[in-house]
Amino acid sequence: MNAVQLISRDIGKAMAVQTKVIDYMTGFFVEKGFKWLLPVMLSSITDPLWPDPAASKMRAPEIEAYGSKLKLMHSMILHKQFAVSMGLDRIFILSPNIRLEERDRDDGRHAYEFTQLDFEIAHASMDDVIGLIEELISGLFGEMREPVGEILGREVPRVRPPFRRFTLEEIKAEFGDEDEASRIMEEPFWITDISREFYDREDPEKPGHFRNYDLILPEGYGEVSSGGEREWQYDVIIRKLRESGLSLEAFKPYLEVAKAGLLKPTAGAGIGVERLVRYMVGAKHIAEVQPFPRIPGVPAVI
Ligand code: ASN
Repeated sequence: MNAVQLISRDIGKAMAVQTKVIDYMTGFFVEKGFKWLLPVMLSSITDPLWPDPAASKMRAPEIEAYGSKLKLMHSMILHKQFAVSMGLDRIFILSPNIRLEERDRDDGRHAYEFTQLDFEIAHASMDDVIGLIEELISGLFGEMREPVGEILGREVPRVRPPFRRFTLEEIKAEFGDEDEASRIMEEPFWITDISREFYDREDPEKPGHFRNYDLILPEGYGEVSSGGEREWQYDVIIRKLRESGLSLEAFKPYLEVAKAGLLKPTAGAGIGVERLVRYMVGAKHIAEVQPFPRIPGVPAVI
């Protein structure tokens, strides 16, 4: 595809749907008293995105700015924890993320530049966040039924909380893997207890199990949201960083804040905006809902 072909694509309907999705979601969080932060795009530290069964290994590109080496953000997870430490108890951000993945397969769901609606809540539990996302998604689906029907002739299902929950072990036993479960299930569902990045909280009563959760869309659309309760205790963070094989040096300011006892117990999640819009409009590929597609393995046109 060249620049003229890119500009000539019809993405008006997808953008009309996206406008309603973002309007609804931001309104939902503002209404509930969350503070709306602006995104951080460069920082000396970012989400390692490792280890994670869903990720390919990647390194955040760095730029030099005024004597600091700053990375392009993988996600704002660590900054969400910092923001709560600053006394902001409920926050959200429309956060642009850059993830230069090496993918051997284009599944239509991954973009290397995308936006997530990322939120974090002080002293919240896994059940609090799951309940909040279920309220948001069921409300959004209800709200979008009419406009999506009118604009695209597509039926958005009615969904009612609570959504089904499976541990990752149960998904493997029942469906083989997450993608197959997404193809078979007819409603959104949760996958919990996933061994991944150090910041997701290990269950203190069940070591080796994790108090985290992903929301999976039906019809094969796959993961749309990911989150967890967080670690906040310095010793536990150090142990988990070491177990992950990550350099402590790469998280220096984070460890300083943790050591000073300033991290709080929090829980939160991020919701992939383009993935949600892709599902709403029924697009085969995420590139169809990106005016300027950023697909791993594919050169960007503009
Ligand atoms: N936003 C996610 C979370 O809150 C982190 C991520 O995007 N990797 O857990």
